[in-house]
Amino acid sequence: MIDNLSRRTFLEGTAAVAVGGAAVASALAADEVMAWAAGEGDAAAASGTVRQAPSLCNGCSSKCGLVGTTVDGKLWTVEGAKDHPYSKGTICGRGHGVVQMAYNDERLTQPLKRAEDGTFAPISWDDACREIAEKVNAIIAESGPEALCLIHDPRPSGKYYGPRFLNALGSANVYTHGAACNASKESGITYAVGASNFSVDFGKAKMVMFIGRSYGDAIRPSSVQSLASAADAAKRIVVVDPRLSNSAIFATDWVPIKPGTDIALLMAMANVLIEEDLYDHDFVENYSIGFPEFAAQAVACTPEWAEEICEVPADTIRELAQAMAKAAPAAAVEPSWRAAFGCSYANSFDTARAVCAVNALLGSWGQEGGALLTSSPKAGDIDKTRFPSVPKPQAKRVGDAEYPLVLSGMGSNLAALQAALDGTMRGFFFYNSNAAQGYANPKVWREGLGKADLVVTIDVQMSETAVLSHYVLPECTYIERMELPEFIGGKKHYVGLRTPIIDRVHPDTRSCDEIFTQLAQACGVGEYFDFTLEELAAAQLESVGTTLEEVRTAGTVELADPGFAYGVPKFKTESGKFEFSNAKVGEAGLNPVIGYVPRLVEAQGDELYLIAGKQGIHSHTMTQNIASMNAISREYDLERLWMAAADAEARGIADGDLVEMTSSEATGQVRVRVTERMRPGVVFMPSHYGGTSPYQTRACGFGLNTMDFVPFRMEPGVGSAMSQEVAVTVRKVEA
Ligand SMILES: Nc1nc2c(c(=O)[nH]1)N[C@H]1C(S)=C(S)[C@@H](COP(=O)(O)OP(=O)(O)OC[C@H]3O[C@@H](n4cnc5c(=O)[nH]c(N)nc54)[C@H](O)[C@@H]3O)O[C@H]1N2
Ligand SMILES: Nc1nc2c(c(=O)[nH]1)N[C@H]1C(S)=C(S)[C@@H](COP(=O)(O)OP(=O)(O)OC[C@H]3O[C@@H](n4cnc5c(=O)[nH]c(N)nc54)[C@H](O)[C@@H]3O)O[C@H]1N2
Ligand code: SF4
Ligand SMILES: [Mo]
Repeated sequence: MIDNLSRRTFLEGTAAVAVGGAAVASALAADEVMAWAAGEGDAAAASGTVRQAPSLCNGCSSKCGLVGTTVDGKLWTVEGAKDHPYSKGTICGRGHGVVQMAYNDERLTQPLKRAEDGTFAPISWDDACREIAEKVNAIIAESGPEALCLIHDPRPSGKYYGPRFLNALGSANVYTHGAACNASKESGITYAVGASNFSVDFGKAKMVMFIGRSYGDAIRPSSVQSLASAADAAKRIVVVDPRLSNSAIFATDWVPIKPGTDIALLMAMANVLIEEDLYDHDFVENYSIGFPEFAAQAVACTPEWAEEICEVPADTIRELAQAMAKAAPAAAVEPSWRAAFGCSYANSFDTARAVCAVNALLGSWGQEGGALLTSSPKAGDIDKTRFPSVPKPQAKRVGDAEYPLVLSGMGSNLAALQAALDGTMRGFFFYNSNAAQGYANPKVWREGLGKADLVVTIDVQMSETAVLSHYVLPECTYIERMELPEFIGGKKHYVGLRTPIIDRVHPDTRSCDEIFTQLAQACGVGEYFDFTLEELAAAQLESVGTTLEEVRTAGTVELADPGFAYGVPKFKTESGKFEFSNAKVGEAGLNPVIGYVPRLVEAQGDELYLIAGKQGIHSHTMTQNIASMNAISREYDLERLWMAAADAEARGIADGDLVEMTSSEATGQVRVRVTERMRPGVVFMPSHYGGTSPYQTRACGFGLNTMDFVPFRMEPGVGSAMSQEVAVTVRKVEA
């Protein structure tokens, strides 16, 4: 099976032909595929009825716009939508690969119930929903609705239906994947500038510094395009990363930093900007608060001090700060995303604030070529009689008291796990989430979910989380369903829509709206779901000045111009200014002033720091079992652990050797990729491997999952996973 689906098949797929693995291969003669891939054919040349429909990719949270073409109802191609702001006519390799999920031979096709012995048997939708409702109502009667929670990585419909369902049951316990992704970063940025993220004005920037964030690996097509054009314009692009990532081809400088110490580099840059009087006095005096306290802390953070911590030479730090000041205000530190300070270390929240502080000293906020705060559209008021509001749950979300700084839209899902371990969280719903494989150490999830009375997973595949569930409800894939509109912000505003590209391959699968509506009806709260998806979508779109018909045809529609203009933005902080200091951060027990916080774990003896990251063709854990993508990983040995040549030599390890990696939590074997592209003292694990679901035969047992090696702990203030606070030993396995 695997061998038949070669890399060539996949690459043909990425060139033009989307596909569907074995199930659709029979529908397309091989020579037709080749002709199409080579650009010799077009859809009309294929015999059969050709149809096109707009949709949004589900390969990652970017949800790029795409257009799907079918021939006789079978998927033929997917291409990026030209007018979508993220795809701009292109989708990435994952976009072509993930679409094959629809035809996957190991998809979920019907609802399943777990028996005492751990095996799964089919159950009807009606029976599953009735049994789930009985358990939900028993939990509510015994422990209150606050013993129920939903953990999701929300998709357009999921954002609406999931929280509405939980709130209707009376629970506020809705969590995203954020604690394993970008919760620290977005929360930190919020406490400095009053918005959860910002962008860099690449087109006009003279110098940009990346902390970790790799556009060349963790891809979004529009970001790669903007970086490529910045590089063409011969700008200075600095990549701070313990690993020479694939973004390096666009970079002028690689700064191989010790993991988890970026905050020392940033504080030392602030020190240079202040001590050498290179900072923007007008911005600091008129648009910020807390500068004197910040400067008092930065005074000790000299480049020589930082060199001891982050192991970047003091002269390099000084030169970077001076060059940024020279390019300012058309210079900025980029906001990054996951690995460097999204959720990885004890200091991630503060690292995000330090990034904002450097941009403040550069006077970069809102300026041409600088750090921009833009706005996002959302649906306006809709008819409350047709779409009634759900009463606000009485109890606050579990975890918000312990982790008060986390963004309200995210919460700490790990606090819910902790409550399960403590026996107080009794019912879990997972939607589009493989939490048990990726949000914290899987053995802790197994223990926590093992104590719960009810675990329900809504997925398209038998994920590791599904395996731990009492009920598994199969959703149809994103190319088989319509969803609510997806609103997209930036300098301009847009709305996109997922419409069905193909009919449902498996008739017993359902869409998100159908599943939550049936669950709500079964649980006795159906009155909040008494409308169709189309009615709601139409109402939302009319509230922003367009119509369902228009968006259904076009896929992406530009909304009213938000009137973006350069200039210092109105910061939506409590003070209305940039905040070098914030009282709420102090009340949460952290340093109110932006300043240095050390990483938690220091490598001892011959230990190495373990970091992780994305590969261009994979998305988290969800693509590991897709036949063609798994075949590429196997053909190119992509699951290997990256190790610096010097570290390998010291341990007698050669490229391709099998090694054993051990942390306080786990031991596992994997082969090594010996490279000069790693900083010594650090190993890098691609984050898409180590599957354990026996129902996903291609992914199961292939490579290692980093999260197995990471202790279960939460970052103070925000409750993130601290997924890189870990050191490991690595030794050669003798043949
Ligand atoms: N191909 C692909 N692209 C994706 C995704 C995917 O699954 N696959 N997922 C999307 C999502 S949800 C996210 S959150 C983003 C993530 O986007 P990124 O954060 O850019 O991606 P990562 O690969 O996690 O990390 C990027 C780089 O950070 C480096 N790094 C690790 N630790 C440190 C550190 O302590 N300091 C510094 N300076 N660098 C460090 C790694 O070596 C890696 O090269 O990607 C998005 N795009
Ligand atoms: N091991 C590991 N852990 C990680 C990461 C990683 O790369 N590796 N990345 C981290 C980051 S940055 C993030 S953002 C999070 C991401 O965390 P998740 O959003 O949980 O991402 P995945 O691990 O890919 O799991 C997504 C799940 O959704 C299912 N799914 C796919 N399509 C659909 C659909 O249409 N409907 C439904 N209902 N389900 C669907 C997939 O089968 C899969 O089980 O994980 C974090 N943790
Ligand atoms: S970046 Fe790639 S995987 Fe993510 S939504 Fe866009 S095309 Fe899909
Ligand atoms: Mo993420």
